[in-house]
Amino acid sequence: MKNREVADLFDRIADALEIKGETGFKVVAYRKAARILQDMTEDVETVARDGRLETIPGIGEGLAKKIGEYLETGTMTKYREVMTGVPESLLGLLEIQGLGGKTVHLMNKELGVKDLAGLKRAIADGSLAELYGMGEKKVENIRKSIGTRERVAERISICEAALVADEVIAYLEKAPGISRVSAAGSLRRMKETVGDIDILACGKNGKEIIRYFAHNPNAVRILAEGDTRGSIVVRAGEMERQVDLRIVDESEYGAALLYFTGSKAHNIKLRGLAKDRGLKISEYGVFRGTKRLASREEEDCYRVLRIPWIAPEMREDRGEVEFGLAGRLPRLVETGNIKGDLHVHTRASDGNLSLTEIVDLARKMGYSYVAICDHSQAAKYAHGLAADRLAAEIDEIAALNRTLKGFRVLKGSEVDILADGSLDFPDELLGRLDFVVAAVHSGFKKNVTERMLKALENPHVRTIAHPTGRLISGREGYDVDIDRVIDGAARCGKALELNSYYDRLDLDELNLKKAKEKGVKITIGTDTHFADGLAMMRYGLGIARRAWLEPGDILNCLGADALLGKRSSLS
Ligand code: DGT
Ligand code: CA
Ligand code: CA
Repeated sequence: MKNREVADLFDRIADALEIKGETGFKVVAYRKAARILQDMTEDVETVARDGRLETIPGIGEGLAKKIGEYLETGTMTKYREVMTGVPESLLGLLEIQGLGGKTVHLMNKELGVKDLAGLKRAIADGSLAELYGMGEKKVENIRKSIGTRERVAERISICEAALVADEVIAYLEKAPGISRVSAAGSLRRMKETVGDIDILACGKNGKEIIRYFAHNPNAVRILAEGDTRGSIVVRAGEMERQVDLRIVDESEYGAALLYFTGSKAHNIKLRGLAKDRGLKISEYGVFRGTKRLASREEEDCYRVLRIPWIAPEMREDRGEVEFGLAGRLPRLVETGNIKGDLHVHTRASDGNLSLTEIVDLARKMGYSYVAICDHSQAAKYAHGLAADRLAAEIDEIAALNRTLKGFRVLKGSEVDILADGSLDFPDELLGRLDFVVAAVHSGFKKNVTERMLKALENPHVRTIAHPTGRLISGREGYDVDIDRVIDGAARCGKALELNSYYDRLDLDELNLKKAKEKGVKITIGTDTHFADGLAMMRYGLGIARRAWLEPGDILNCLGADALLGKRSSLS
C-alpha cells in the first residue's frame, strides 16, 4: 500500500509551507489529508483506480489530482515546487521532537537559525526561549531531544554491541596461536550504550592474529592493521561500529585488561590509590619504582593495591573503590541466581512461541519457572487477550503444570493500565493469576504518574512493566515522575520491573539504584516475543549489576514458592 508514502509527502509539503511562513487553510488541508490517508484501511491505489479519490472526505479535486499524478508517475510536481528553496538543514530540524514547521520558520526569520548548530546557539544564548510561543519548558524539551538524538547516533545499545562482539570474539578464538581473548571497554562494563567495541587478546604471534582479525569476513572496512593493534568496522544492525583489537604480552594481560576495561574515571581513581601506596599503575602493571609487582591477572593488580577485585560493571568511580577499601563491596547478582523470567509473551498475544516451546527454552536457561504475561484486551495492536481468552490460558497453563516436574509456569498477565488508572481486567480475574505485571501502553502524556500509583494500589499487581517507557533508540518515554512511582512502590510493598528487552533496559541503572535505596524490589523480565529473546536476561543482569543489585533485591532470585508466598507448589 502506498497510503503511508502519499501521507508522508503531504506532511512534508505542509512542513515546507510552514517553514516558508505560510499558515492557514492550505497547510491544514495537507495535514488533514495526510492523516486521512494514514488512517484509511483501503489501498489508495485501488481507490484511485476506481476513480473514487474525490469521494474520500477531506480529499478534494486538487488533492485527488496530486495523488493520481504521484501514483502514475512516482513524482508530485507540487511537492518539488514547494521544496525548492527550503534548505535541507532546516527540514532536518523537524526531526527533533517539539519542533514543527511554524517554529522552524520563526527561528529562521527572527533568529537567523539555519541548522542544528544555529539552533544550539539559540538555545545556549537564551534567544530561543524569548521567541514568540516558546518559553523555558519547551526549550528544555527541545534541548533534551537534541541530546537523545546525538547520543543515539554516536552509540549503540549494549545488546547490539554484544551481538557484534560475540561474533568477533568467536571468530578470534579460532585465530592461529591465540591464547586469551576478552571484551574490554564499555562493553565489558555492560554500559547500556557502547561507543566502540574494545577487544583484548594475547597469543604467540600477535601480528598474525591482527591480520586474521582484520580479514574477518564481516568487516566492511579495515581502519588499521599493525603489529599490536587492529581496527575494523563491522555492521551492527542498521549501523556500523568500530571494533578495536589490542594484542598484549601474556604476562601483562591482567594489567592491560584492567586498563582497557576502564572506565577512565575508575582508572584515574586506581592511579591515585597506587600513588598513595607509593606505587605506579599502568597498562603494563603495578610497579614500585622499576620493580613490577603485578600484571598477569586483574586480581593480582587489585591485590597489590590492597583492594578486592571489583566487577567490571561497577568500575565507574561511583564509590566502588571506597567500598572495596572498606571491605563492603556488594555481592552482585549473578546469572546463576536467576530462577526464572518474569515477563514472556506467547502466541496468544503478539509473541511467536507456544507454551511448551517457552517451557523448553526456559529449562535450557536453567530456570525453574517462567511467568507468561500476554497482553490484555486494550492492547488491540498486540492482539491482547479478552477475559475469556485469558481464562482459557489459565486453564491451559494449569493443565500443562500438572505434566511438568521441577518446573512451573506462572499464570500472568501484562495488564494495561487504562486512562483512569484502572486495570484492563476485573479484580476477580486478576485474583486467579500468579503474577500480574501492570503496564502503560497508551496515553503516554496523560497522568501517567497518577495512573501507575493507582495501579500499584491494586492488591493483585506485583510490578510495573518498563516504568519510564523510554527506548534506547530514541523515544523519550512517558511523561512520568519516576521518583513518585518508586516512592509509591515502596509504600505499597510492590516491585518495579527491569525490562530487559534490548531497546528498553527500563528501569535504567540510576533509577534501579534509587529503587534499591528505597527498598523497592526489582523483577527482571525479558518481555520476549521470540525464541532467542530469553537470552536478553544477560543485559538485564548487566544493568542490575551496574546498579549494585544483589540477589536479595531481585524477586527472580526467589524460588517459585517464595515468590508467590505460598507453600503449595501445585498447579
Ligand atoms: P565507549 O567506547 O565510549 O563506549 O567507552 P569506553 O569506556 O569503551 O572508552 P574507550 O573505547 O575510549 O576506551 C576504552 C578504555 O580504555 C576506557 O574505558 C579506559 C581506557 N582509556 C582510554 N583512554 C584513556 C585515558 O586517557 N586514560 C585512562 N586512564 N584510561 C583510558
Ligand atoms: Ca569502547
Ligand atoms: Ca576504543
